[in-house]
Amino acid sequence: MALLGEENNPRAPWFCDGVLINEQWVLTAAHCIIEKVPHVVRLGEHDLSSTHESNHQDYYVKNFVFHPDYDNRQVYHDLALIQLTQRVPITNTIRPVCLPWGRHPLPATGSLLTLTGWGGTYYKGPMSDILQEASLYLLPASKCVAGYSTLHDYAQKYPKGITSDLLCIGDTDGQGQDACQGDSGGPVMHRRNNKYYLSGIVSLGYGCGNPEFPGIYASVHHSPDLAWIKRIAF
Ligand code: 4AZ
Repeated sequence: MALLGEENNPRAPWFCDGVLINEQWVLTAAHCIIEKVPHVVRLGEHDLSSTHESNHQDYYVKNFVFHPDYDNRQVYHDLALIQLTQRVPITNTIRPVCLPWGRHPLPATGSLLTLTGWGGTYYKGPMSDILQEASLYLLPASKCVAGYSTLHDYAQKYPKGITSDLLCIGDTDGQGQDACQGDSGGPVMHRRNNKYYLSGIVSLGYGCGNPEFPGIYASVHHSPDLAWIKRIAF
């Protein structure tokens, strides 16, 4: 897990999450770094309010790259890569997520996914100091179409509909687990052979925890997007 921080904002520097994908690159959401410039990336954090509970390390940003097809008026390809100035030593608490290279398939609809983040624990709530984890399910795109197509800006923001480069992920047992503000840019993962594989990046939603509006994520299973990650960061 990564936290993205702004420069010259000592009280509340952390504005989005991200995920370490190798020794020098962090993947996040493009919309996170459209308005704010990422200056510092914190790795190995757990509780933001405590200095010594984890061995967190701050790294600085050398460069960032937006997905070439990202257009901030639309929801597609909400991905950006951040290059760190230094290589990150891999430890037990700071290590990259696995990417679904090759023929690693997208888990089936209904599969259990794991979301982590320091975002708000309720709509318009403050960011959480302690990293939270939620268990969610991959839903059919039609579930997101049913909700989001009722919003007045659907035709502008989703001119191609909910395409296969977006994942619709929510809670089916009605406990209202969801991503929320501040979770953007962070990972949703699936576990296979005791490893966590990245499935998607938290992108957007309508409110938080509303069963009619599951979260929408940028998929990293979409092969042109995965190819872009490989070209830039590997
Ligand atoms: C946000 O504002 C945000 N419920 C991200 C995800 C969701 C809602 C809001 C999904 O960053």
